[in-house]
Amino acid sequence: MKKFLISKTRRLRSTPFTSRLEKYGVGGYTVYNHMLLPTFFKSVEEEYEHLKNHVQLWDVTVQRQIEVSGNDSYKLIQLMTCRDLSKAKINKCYYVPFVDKEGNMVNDPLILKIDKTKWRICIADSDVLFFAKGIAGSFNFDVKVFETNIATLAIQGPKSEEVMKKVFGENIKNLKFFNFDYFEFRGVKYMISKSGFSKQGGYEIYIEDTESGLILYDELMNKGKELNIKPGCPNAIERIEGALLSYGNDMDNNDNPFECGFDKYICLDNGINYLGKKALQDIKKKGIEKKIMGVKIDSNEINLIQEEKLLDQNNNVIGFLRSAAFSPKFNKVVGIAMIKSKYCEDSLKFQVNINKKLVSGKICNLPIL
Ligand code: THG
Repeated sequence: MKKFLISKTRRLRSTPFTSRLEKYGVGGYTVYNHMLLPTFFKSVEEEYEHLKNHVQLWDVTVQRQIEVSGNDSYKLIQLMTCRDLSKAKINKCYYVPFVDKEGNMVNDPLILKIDKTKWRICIADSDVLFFAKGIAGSFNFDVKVFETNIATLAIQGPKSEEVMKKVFGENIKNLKFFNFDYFEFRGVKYMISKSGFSKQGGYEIYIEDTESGLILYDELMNKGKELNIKPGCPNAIERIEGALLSYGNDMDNNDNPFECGFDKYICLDNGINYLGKKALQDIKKKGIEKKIMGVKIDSNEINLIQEEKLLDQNNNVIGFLRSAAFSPKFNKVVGIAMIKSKYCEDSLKFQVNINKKLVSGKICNLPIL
């Protein structure tokens, strides 16, 4: 496949850390929320092993934060999601499916409740700002909705706590999964959550001031040296095995949260009100026709740039492969696929076209263990 240069312009946004990524030899970018997201430095496989054994510093500024504040902020947030946030607590993070009136996925952000009338939505790759503004405007809500200038660094990997302790002090140990709190470095207060787009454990640091952010970046790299810290980025292999879904890849506005396996985040019964509630109640009654599953494929390479059909022995389409990467752990390609319900069965065999060759694979449960 021919490779092209991405031409950078104002529209394709850089981050405060782009200069650092380039200094450390970023090897490839993708575009996420109209912004540059590194995909690898040396190789995805090398970085997969390193992430599982050591610690990495990621620039995930592409997880843009939409701030919603004002008296109607809860109403607006709740209208966008099927997860019950009526009892959401300040200083906690919530992973929530955003759904439209048809009950289809709009985004799957992490939401941080900052205080009683202030929330931040850390969005996946779709334009939530306009969805939120559209709803706020049509309901005449008393809210302010805007995209902040916050940049985000993630420290991920089994040694992340050790690095964080060196920079922010022992107290970081008290932070629990999906909570956030405020920690100081060189006179600057940072909001830090125990979260991140890997299953290896870690933190996310929300940075409001670029200049101090760069000093913090360098300090994390320096203090992390003896723990073998390296620059990294969300790792395709690790996140597929761990079943961390990617909006736009694994699911999009043609899929509903039941099909994505988000059942535990779907509230159909109590008093909360959201746009897609009626649609999701109907879908629940009727049942779903497809569902996200894992796959393993007998190949040592893949470069998936569009959905690929999965076929049974009789050439029936049983589903579509949506993300895939070669896994050193399984010595096969692992992937995430949307499978027609009647074929959603662990170990079911299929064939798929890779580089114009039919290769065999098997469906498996998520996470891929
Ligand atoms: N961190 C922050 N914002 C984000 C992401 C992130 N926004 C975009 C994107 N990633 C959203 N997608 C996810 C997907 C999974 C998780 C977080 C964000 C996640 N899931 C946990 C899991 O599946 O194990 C926990 C889910 C739960 O307990 O509710 O962490 O990475 N700031």
